[in-house]
Amino acid sequence: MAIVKGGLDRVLVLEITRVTEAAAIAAARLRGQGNNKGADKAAVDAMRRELGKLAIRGKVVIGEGEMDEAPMLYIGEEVGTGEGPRVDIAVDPLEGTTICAKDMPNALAVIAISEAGGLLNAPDMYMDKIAIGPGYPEGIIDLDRPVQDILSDLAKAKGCPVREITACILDRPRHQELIEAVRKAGAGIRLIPDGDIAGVIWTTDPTQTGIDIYLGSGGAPEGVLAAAALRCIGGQMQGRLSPERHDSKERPELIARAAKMGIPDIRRKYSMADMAADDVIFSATGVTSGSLLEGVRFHGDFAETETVVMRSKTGTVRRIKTTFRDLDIKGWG
Ligand code: VTB
Repeated sequence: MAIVKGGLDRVLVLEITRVTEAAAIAAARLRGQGNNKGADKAAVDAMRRELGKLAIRGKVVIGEGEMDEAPMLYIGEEVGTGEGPRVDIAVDPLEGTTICAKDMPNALAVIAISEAGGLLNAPDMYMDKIAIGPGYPEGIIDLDRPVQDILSDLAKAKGCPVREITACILDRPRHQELIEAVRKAGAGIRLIPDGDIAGVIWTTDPTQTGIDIYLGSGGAPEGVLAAAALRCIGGQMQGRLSPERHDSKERPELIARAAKMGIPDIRRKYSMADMAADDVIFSATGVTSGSLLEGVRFHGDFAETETVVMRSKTGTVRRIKTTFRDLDIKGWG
């Protein structure tokens, strides 16, 4: 196997596309069925099966939950054949379970792999996030800066009025103040029902996606996966855990959970590099079609997928369209 000195095995870049392809196909079989849990489970099963075939000693650092709450791909689970490099793995087998269940745009199967220790072990709680694409001066985004100032600097740097800036925000009541502030500043907002990994990635290609900046709080695991993607394409991102957004659980419990996962200071602001260190590879396959990727298309005895796979070390971004004619042989039928 071709090993790049001091980095991840290059072959892994292609191998992990199979992992997200399998998860996407399994989930897409159940798209539009109103069955969030079923689609998620199908994606998890498929992803785990394919991960088991990789020549890695992988440890899940971002997964389906803690060992006692998730039977598969739980945090700390060892995956792979047990031979090969030690790597950390972050997975979201079905990002956007509800959008898949409703057959709405932008459900994805997602994975990131880094050298051991390269990904932030983020607990399952909210994270405040802010992200922009490449080409902007450092320092525009900061979770502690007023959003009006950020939008005005962003517009200046882009060479356009603020009204031509579009922010992407999860459509949640907790974002009401943020939404008002962005609109007051004159920018437009694309409200999304779920799927903030795609939301962050959109910022890297505003000409195509119409999104300049991602703002708001979403899942911390999704934050790390988004940071891994941005690390590959370029851009800036900050994240900060936000235990107080959860009102269903006691705050001290969440803070204790974070401490257990190696995060002593819950208020720490993480940069993109803090969340995903070099060398990291990221793969996402579309489950339902959206602005990032086409979803899985079934045509009787064959299926087609679209995947974006990228690597931070080289900045390579590959888009892979795959036709599967052997779904039954693979056990993906
Ligand atoms: C986001 C989004 C996910 O969770 O992280 C969001 O990317 C945050 O949680 O697709 P809330 O739904 O509680 O706001 C998802 O929507 C998955 O549920």
